[in-house]
Amino acid sequence: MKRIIMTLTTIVLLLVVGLANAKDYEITKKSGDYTVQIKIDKNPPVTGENKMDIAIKDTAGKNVTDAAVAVDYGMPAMPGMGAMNYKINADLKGDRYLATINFSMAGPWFINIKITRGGKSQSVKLNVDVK
Ligand SMILES: [Cu+2]
Repeated sequence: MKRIIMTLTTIVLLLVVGLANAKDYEITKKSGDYTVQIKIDKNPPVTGENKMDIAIKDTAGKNVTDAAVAVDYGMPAMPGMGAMNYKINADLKGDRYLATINFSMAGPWFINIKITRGGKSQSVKLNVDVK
């Protein structure tokens, strides 16, 4: 009986850990008047394509849908590799901005999300460890 309980506990624990790992990468950051929620469909992000989903809210909690959103991402120079920099635009779909990021190698990458609205720009920076 005790062994069955132990086995069941182990299975439940493994399931919980598995579900936690399956969750999207998600982070919320403040930038000026905006609250920016960033999701990546892989956690941790992986080499190759990763879908990024950005939601921007104003101080009233309303979704901002009239901004131009660009995503700069790259990796500083390392031995045997020059600095890498990429820039893509995130396109509005519904009330979220979507972009596909292509990480060309594993390791530490920076991501800089630039939000331009009404002639003013603000940035949100984050760092990810790509597997
Ligand atoms: Cu590198």
